[in-house]
Amino acid sequence: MNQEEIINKIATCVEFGKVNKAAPYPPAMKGEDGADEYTKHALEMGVKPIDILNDALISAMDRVGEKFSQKKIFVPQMLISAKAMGAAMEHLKPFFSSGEVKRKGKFIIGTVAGDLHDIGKNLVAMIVEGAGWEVIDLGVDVKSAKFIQAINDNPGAIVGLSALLTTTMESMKNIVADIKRDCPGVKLVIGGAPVSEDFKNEIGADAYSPDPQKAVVLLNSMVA
Ligand code: B1M
Repeated sequence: MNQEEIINKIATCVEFGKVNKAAPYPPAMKGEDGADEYTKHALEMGVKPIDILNDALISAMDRVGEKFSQKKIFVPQMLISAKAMGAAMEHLKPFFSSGEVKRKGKFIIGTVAGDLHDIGKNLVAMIVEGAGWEVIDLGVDVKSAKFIQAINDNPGAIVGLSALLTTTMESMKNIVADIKRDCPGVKLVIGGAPVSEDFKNEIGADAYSPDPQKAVVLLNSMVA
């Protein structure tokens, strides 16, 4: 199998939710390798982790999102695709999070209240950690009080908020207001598919990042 073929295999596994060889779903792929085995194999072949991430995993997830919008698939299928992506990401994690020993600072990250999407947030956490930051991951559905507690426990930390739903942009706005009120001076970076530079300005956050790489650039510039 060459690089293109194995990337396509991984993408197919994520798109159709084939987690690993033992997984019985989807029935048409029963007994075949899944995202778990193909990702491990691709890395052994020397395929770059960043190519697996962009060309297989993220592009497959985009197709999953399109099919969901077109009502061709439903929440359970999105969930199983997320599980397959998670199995692949377990193999990529060591490459992204093996940062320098000396930390540049602390970064608190969470997906905002009401929002359960964590794949993008986990990627940002992994890549920021790999770029030399200590990451405190608060998980999903994080309310203002939990962010504020973490800020108080980690003076000087920069905070990242992720939102994937248009409905939870409102929650992000409220959390930003609560943090700015209770912890003045703390720097807030926002990200996630529906948010933008304009939205950042509207809610008074300090920075917007469309992807993990830009988040690293922003964080580094904040401590330079
Ligand atoms: Co949901 N979902 N989902 N979902 N889901 C979306 C987001 C959606 C766009 C699908 C669609 O309709 N096309 C849609 C939102 C529509 C909208 O609001 N405009 C949607 C919906 C509607 C829903 C539900 C409401 C469905 C329902 O129940 N009827 C429901 C909501 C649940 C809730 O949160 N309360 C729901 C549920 C789910 C699952 C649980 C089944 C599952 C999530 C599993 C999980 O995360 N563990 C899921 C999934 C998998 C998706 C899609 C298909 C994939 C999301 C993903 O992981 N993408 C998604 C469609 C899509 O995005 N194409 C969809 C890959 C990931 C790497 O990208 O998260 O964008 P992303 O992260 C990027 C950037 O945004 C950025 O960097 C990342 C890497 O490039 N980034 C940051 C993210 N956070 C950042 C923070 C930063 C900086 C950059 O700094 C702090």
